[in-house]
Amino acid sequence: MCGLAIEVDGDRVVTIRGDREDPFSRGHICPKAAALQDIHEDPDRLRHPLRRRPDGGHERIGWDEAFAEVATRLRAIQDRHGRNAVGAYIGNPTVHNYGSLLFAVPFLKALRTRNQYSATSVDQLPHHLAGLEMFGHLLLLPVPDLDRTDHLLILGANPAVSNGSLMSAPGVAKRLAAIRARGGKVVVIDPRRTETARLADCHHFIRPGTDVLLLAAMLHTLFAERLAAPGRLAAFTDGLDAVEAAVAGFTPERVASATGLAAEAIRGLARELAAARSAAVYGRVGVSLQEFGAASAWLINVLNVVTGNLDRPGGAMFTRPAFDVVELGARLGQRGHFARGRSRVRGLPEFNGEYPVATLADEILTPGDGQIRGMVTMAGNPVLSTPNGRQLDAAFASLEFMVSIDLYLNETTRHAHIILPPTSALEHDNYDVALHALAIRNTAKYSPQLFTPAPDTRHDWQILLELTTRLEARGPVAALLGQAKRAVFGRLPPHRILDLGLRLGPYGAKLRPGRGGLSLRRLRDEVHGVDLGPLEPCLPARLYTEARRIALAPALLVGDLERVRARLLGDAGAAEAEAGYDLRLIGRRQLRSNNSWMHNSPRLVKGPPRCTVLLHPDDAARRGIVAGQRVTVRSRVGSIELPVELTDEVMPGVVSVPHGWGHDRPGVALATARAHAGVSVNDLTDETLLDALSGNAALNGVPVRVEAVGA
Ligand SMILES: Nc1nc2c(c(=O)[nH]1)N[C@H]1C(S)=C(S)[C@@H](COP(=O)(O)OP(=O)(O)OC[C@H]3O[C@@H](n4cnc5c(=O)[nH]c(N)nc54)[C@H](O)[C@@H]3O)O[C@H]1N2
Ligand SMILES: Nc1nc2c(c(=O)[nH]1)N[C@H]1C(S)=C(S)[C@@H](COP(=O)(O)OP(=O)(O)OC[C@H]3O[C@@H](n4cnc5c(=O)[nH]c(N)nc54)[C@H](O)[C@@H]3O)O[C@H]1N2
Ligand SMILES: [Mo]
Repeated sequence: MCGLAIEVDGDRVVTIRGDREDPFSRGHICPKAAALQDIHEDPDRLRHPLRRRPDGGHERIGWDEAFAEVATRLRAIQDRHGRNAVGAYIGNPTVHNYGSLLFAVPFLKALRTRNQYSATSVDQLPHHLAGLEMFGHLLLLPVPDLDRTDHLLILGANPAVSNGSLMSAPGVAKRLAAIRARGGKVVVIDPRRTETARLADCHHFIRPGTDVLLLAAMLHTLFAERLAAPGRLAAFTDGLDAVEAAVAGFTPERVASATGLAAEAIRGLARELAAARSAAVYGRVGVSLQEFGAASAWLINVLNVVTGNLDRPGGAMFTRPAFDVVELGARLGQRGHFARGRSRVRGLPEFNGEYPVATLADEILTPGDGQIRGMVTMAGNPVLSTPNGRQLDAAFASLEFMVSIDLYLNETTRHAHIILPPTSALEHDNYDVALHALAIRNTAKYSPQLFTPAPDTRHDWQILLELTTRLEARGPVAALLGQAKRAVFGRLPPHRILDLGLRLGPYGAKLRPGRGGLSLRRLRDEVHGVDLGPLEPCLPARLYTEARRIALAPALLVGDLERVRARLLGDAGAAEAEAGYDLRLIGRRQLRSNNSWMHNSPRLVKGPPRCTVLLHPDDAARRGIVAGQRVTVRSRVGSIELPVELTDEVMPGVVSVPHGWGHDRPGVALATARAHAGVSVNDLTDETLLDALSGNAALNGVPVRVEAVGA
């Protein structure tokens, strides 16, 4: 979403810089954006469809042949074994590519399978569930009003590196500095003293997976000290008393040792939150990718309500995007749903039409009715990004047929019988339909296509449209209908849909020409983007619950506190230590990296190896480990070997390993990444460790042990 000024010479990129005139990013740029050039020019980037040969290598084939084979083989599997025998996994970059996002919906429908999976269940699913339960819509996610807040409490997020997530905010470091410059305060709760923590006034370590206790104890303090003051929210909020009762047992003293925070520190956090003129509590993957993700996301929202900070300037607010996916979704009856079904093998809950990816391997490997025998992956690398990646690696290898829509032949797509590569980001237009909707300011920006696509290439949306029509063409009538549909949607490409969405949106020109208001034409003219102003209060009107009231104490989430009590305030921890896994593993995002797929960019991987494990010096001394040594990290599901860095920036008892590395597997065609391979932390993460309520993977807080290699 950062505005980019790209200087070109013919069909070559000369420089990529931040666009100073962009009203949102104001010149900010991160290393990933500069690396768009490397990706565009990457000789390893696929430009033509590939088919796997029996010897495991891949050969180039034509588009028509590739489409025909995909449709025939997927359909054959479904004819023989039923429609659920084909599974689909949609990865993270789909969210950043509006053509894919818009055309993935009809494609998944045409697949007619309930076996749908995505990166959502290794990411933000708990936040969606909290939004759905409390505000009636999975996309109603409160965003800190970063530029006006007087007090920001961050749990389990590192926006100085990530740029803010479910809080689109280019140049976070400056914005955090501005909070402090205007007399406000920034507090970070994280098992690691992160890049963000270093920019904050105050940082507290917390034991991984225990945020829910801290949040409950903070609420307990607010109620006990009569500091609860929801203000105008009280008029349309249900369940305040129920929340007070639910947190009654969670005194600061009771949770202190489990969380690692002193009781007085917890009270202090609650008091300063209540005293701040305005405040926002914010949590991201550190709280969602753990055992109590949904309960934590819920209590974060509750804290914002109980302190009167939800939906007020400087608090946690709702974005009003120009292409309003929230409202459009609701009009199409898509507010989200939960637990309408259970997965076949492990009985895990469905969320909004998908199952937790932590059980995808089970569904492929476990025989029986409904077993997955064919897969589609799109813009995803689940072999490196989901728990127990080695198991999924083996599962993919066992499939009858797999197709991947992807730019690269990587750890996941090496298993595909057919790979369909889309155009590069510089060859298609873009508008961030998803992340404009979760931004700290209302803005809109359209980026036109920079380069004409290379000959005989396809955009993601064109690949999806072609597959959709071919899959739907069962029988002559359906084939005719399919052709008609292709004719219509071929003429309704993404930018036409975008134009409609902008016109019908809250700032829209509607359908009459020549009036003020937003349309695609207007956005094309405003090359730097359009500023639509700060976030504005919108409740209760924007609520989608039955009675347009906030549900502060949904039974589902209140009920989960029983599990919290049993698991965190009992003595389960002791049992783990006995089993020999005495440390807790957490993740670590890196500025010059983006999940698993940008390590083929030379400028992003240069410098010393970054795939290292951080270990506290006391923990190292106890194990006879010295700095720079190679160590083995072991969990229930596997082990990895990597260099150790000793640092007191991690809490004692905690180790940190970044994800997305491990590029040295056979068949991977990523020359630069292979030379900086690293190892995959998801060879350690455990597919049985979940937020049992939501089904989201608990990739943080995994019990591990560490020893010197050869010890
Ligand atoms: N440069 C870069 N930017 C990125 C990405 C990238 O890979 N690289 N990825 C993008 C994506 S897909 C996403 S979803 C976002 C994520 O955005 P963030 O959530 O901001 O990303 P992380 O850096 O993973 O921050 C998670 C933090 O949680 C902490 N943590 C771990 N376990 C716990 C816990 O139990 N409790 C608490 N309180 N903290 C815990 C970790 O130490 C870490 O600092 O970033 C996006 N931006
Ligand atoms: N241990 C641990 N694991 C994690 C996390 C963590 O914090 N710790 N974070 C999790 C999070 S937040 C996320 S979002 C997931 C990400 O999980 P995934 O989405 O499965 O993985 P990515 O690494 O984002 O892989 C993206 C894939 O899309 C391809 N690609 C890139 N751009 C495009 C495009 O425009 N079109 C197409 N068709 N393909 C494209 C890339 O080549 C790559 O194969 O990982 C999760 N895994
Ligand atoms: Mo993510």
